[in-house]
Amino acid sequence: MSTNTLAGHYGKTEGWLDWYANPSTPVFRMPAGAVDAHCHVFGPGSVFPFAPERKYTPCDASAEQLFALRDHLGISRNVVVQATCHGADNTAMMNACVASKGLARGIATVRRGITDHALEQMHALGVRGVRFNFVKRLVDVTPQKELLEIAHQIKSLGWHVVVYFEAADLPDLKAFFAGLPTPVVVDHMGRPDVTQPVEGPEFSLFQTLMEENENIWCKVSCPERLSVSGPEALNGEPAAYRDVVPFSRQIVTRFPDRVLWGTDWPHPNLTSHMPDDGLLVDVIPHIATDAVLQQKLLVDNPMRLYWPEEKGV
Ligand code: 0GY
Repeated sequence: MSTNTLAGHYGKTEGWLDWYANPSTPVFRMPAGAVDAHCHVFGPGSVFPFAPERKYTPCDASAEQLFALRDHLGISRNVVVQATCHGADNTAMMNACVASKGLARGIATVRRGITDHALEQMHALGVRGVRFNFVKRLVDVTPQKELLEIAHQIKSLGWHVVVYFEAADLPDLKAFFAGLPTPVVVDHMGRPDVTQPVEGPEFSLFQTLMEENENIWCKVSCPERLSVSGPEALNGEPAAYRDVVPFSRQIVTRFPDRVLWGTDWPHPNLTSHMPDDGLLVDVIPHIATDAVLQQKLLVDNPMRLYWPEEKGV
């Protein structure tokens, strides 16, 4: 168990690790205007209570702590994704968007029947999409018919859908994803089994989905969650989480205009090791191997999706 005295504990789930209190300063220098396109806030539970239907209780991780990490890592902006522990109460996430003074956008969880007016209010606070979560250990299943209704409703706001699923479930879900009427952003490359080959049937199916659907984007995030080899570099090459790197690099190289990167701070549900966020940044040059790819991954792509009103992106 880690001993992060900065993280509050509000009935935290047994075995959970706290986020890393003193991340290293990355060697890799972020391009100006870089976006962390996948991170969360948790509570604080005493201010923003966790949802009754949650499957875990996290440690606290506030907006201010997120912004301190952003500044430390040389990041300019955040996309705060609603975590399942807050259910469909998006208050903590929207509070972070407002507190950022325009430097954070949000991805919400909404239920069927939400009014257009409520969605417009969320838009005004910085929300730009909804998340559909298919990971069974995290959520109870929502019927696809309901999700499709929501997708059609949010389309008029120019929002997109973020999907989180595990690779084994892709054969059942791919037709649904292909039929969504908005851009679709896949969390963590669809959680591939990285002990399988990059060119094997499982990851090939995911690449085919992206190839056939130009509205599908991918976050090349979460090596710490997917890795079996772990954070230790092998003779310095190719850095930490080396078993995940070929998967991420393949997607960045093949679909350079539809990839996003994020820290996943504060890293929910990790029990074996907690990543040093500085080390996660130092993985970037191994997956986006030149300045052109890095600019697209970290700046141009997320700006196009989340801040399209800013000219020149
Ligand atoms: C992640 C991962 C997880 C959890 C959530 O919303 C959530 O609770 O996203 C997970 O446990 O895999 O990417 O943030």
